[in-house]
Amino acid sequence: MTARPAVSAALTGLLILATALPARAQTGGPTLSDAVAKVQGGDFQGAVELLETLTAHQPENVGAWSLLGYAHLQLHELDASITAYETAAALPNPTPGVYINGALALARKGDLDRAFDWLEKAKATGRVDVTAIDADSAAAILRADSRYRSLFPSEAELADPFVEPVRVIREWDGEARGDQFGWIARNIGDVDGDGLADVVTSAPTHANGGPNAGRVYVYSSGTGALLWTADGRPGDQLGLGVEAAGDVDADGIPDVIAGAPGAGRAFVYSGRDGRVILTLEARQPGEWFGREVGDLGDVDGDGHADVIVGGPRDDAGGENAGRAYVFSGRTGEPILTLTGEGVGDQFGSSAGGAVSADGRVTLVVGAPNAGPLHRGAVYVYHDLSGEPAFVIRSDTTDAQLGAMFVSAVATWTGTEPPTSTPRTGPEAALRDWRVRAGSTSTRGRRASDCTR
Ligand SMILES: [Ca+2]
Ligand SMILES: [Ca+2]
Ligand SMILES: [Ca+2]
Repeated sequence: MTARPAVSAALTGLLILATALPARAQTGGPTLSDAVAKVQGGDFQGAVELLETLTAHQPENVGAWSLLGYAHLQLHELDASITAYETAAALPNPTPGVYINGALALARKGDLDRAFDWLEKAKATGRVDVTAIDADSAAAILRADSRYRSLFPSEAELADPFVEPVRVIREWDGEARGDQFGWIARNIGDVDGDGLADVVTSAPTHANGGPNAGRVYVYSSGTGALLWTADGRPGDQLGLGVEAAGDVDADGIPDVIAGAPGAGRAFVYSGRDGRVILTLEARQPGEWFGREVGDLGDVDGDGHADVIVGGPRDDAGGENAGRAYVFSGRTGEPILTLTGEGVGDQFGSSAGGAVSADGRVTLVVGAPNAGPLHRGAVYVYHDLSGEPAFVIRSDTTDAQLGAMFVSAVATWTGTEPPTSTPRTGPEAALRDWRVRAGSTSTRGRRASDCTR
């Protein structure tokens, strides 16, 4: 399974906020989520007013200071923006977005020395693609400076970016600067009938359909040809979540699922021609439904592959506790709704699963702010009861476990195929799948294989 790329600057106003809301709700006053909603609605002045109150009450809320810097930046209030970003940067664990957006404010102010210093800090985190600032209007100021070039990989690094010897069979390019083409890429199985597995990828900030509309692309790996595309509407960010769906309409050809969290929708497309098979809708406005989508296999045995969709900002279990929904591929109706344990958990930020050869189900859902230390947890379910079989909790060196990807990857021994002989007992059941989950840690990104 391919790990998702680091969050890039073009999405810092949207996605970093979506993935880093560690603040707990306080009774009474405004919350960070309220301010995020103002920003996403374009009401930057309203966001500033909320955030001034919030930061007065929570002076160590790094997310609130960061968002305040962003809102001031949008209002071209550079001094106030820089002050807010400086405050955020002085707190523990500032996100890379603090340095990147702070650098853009400093560049607009003409303080290029500090702007480049902050961009180097962002680059040094290893958690962000600093070069994505190239799409920002302030980059023109930075581009004229010789230091700008050092932020980018060298020609030699671009010519062969792989650690091990790799032969590139197909290579596809995005259509426009800032599209974030290749955000996710997945093997979807053979959709054009040539016997070779084909590829879906996405560009969630592609703008042909309007700002941040997003586009999904399916390519033939045999010929390299573009087979079909699907477009979002303005603000949809279609393709922020995208995954092979399995054969949802049971026509013998694998299908594709893509989320449009800005619209609160997810779509299942026919792998054959890109026709929409199912439109799945958020149960609650603003839950960021479709931020994550996943394939499961046929969990209810009706011959149609089923799917899972995350809504990490759902409030049913508390503000931003999050939810994940298993949908029937046959009817598009929810088979199962899973709810995060506590306020801010963002359960449903990642989700996936599998069905074993003998029909037993594994569901895996990530909640990157769950747990007493808010370092994240991954919930593993072995049936459709809604009760987790076990929970993998982050240790103290880890952060945001389950933020970016989870999957049920293989039999736990790695040598034995999923059993065809039904076994009984929870231990036997749990040992049939290994679970993989991504997180960040003090030493960079981490992928964990877990079994029990
Ligand atoms: Ca093919
Ligand atoms: Ca199909
Ligand atoms: Ca089914």
